[in-house]
Amino acid sequence: MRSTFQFGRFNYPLQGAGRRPRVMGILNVTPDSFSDGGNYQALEFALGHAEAMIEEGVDIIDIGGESTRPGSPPVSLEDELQRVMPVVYALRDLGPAISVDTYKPQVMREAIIAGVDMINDINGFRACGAIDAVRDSDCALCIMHMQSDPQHMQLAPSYADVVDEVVAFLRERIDALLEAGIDPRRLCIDPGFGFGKTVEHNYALLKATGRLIEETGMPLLAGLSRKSMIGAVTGKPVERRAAGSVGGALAAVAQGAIIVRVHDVADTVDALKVWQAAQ
Ligand code: 9MG
Repeated sequence: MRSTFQFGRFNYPLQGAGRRPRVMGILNVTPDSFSDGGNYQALEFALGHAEAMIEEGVDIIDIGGESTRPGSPPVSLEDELQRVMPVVYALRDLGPAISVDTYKPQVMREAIIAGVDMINDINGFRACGAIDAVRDSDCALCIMHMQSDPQHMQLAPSYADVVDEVVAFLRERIDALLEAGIDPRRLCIDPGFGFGKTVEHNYALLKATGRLIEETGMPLLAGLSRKSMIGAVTGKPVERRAAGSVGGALAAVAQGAIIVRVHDVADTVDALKVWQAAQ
């Protein structure tokens, strides 16, 4: 495993005393995440949520303008830019690193011009023009695995061997980015919990966290917060999955994950502080 993770304006140690797991807080700027009061109210709501996460000790804020829940329809480029970019500009200089969750090359370009520290692509930079959009910058790139697309991915997920197939996909995408001349220190991988996977597939991948890191040579981001894999084990509805999600985050970090993507920032920050103190 390499020694650092180049993260835009930041540089995260991956080895030695400086290594610690980072908390990425989820900031959805989608119509289902605020009461329908128009653009100004949406911006105010997002900024209030971001400020609360900063108080709670978040390291990275991941801003997304398109819902990626199973069955979600795509949004237009214009809508996504209108939702995301004002939030990026408002949060950029408040302290935490800024990530933008998008698979659209034009959103990637605008976000990079605005100075974001990470592009988080659930599509693994497969869209035509995505690699070109991110090549000449220093932002981190999260390569996530997804089978199918958000509208269809949970209809019939199927693998001969989920871990082998996810590793093969991630390696292929890493190679595509490296062949384009991108510095490997900018890359991380993500198994994409819930993206075209059954509960069994998700836990097979969670248990294989160490293998995914070893076989790709990349740091790993885990996003399992409040997902159905937490509900399946706890029996809890989505609004009562915080404790289960913290348990999942700790399981990922204990096996080597360097970033956890979460809704419940305060609880996760505390849990990781205790976990870190015990190392
Ligand atoms: C946007 N998004 C929703 N879930 C995610 C996950 O698990 N990982 C990443 N990287 N992004 C996600």
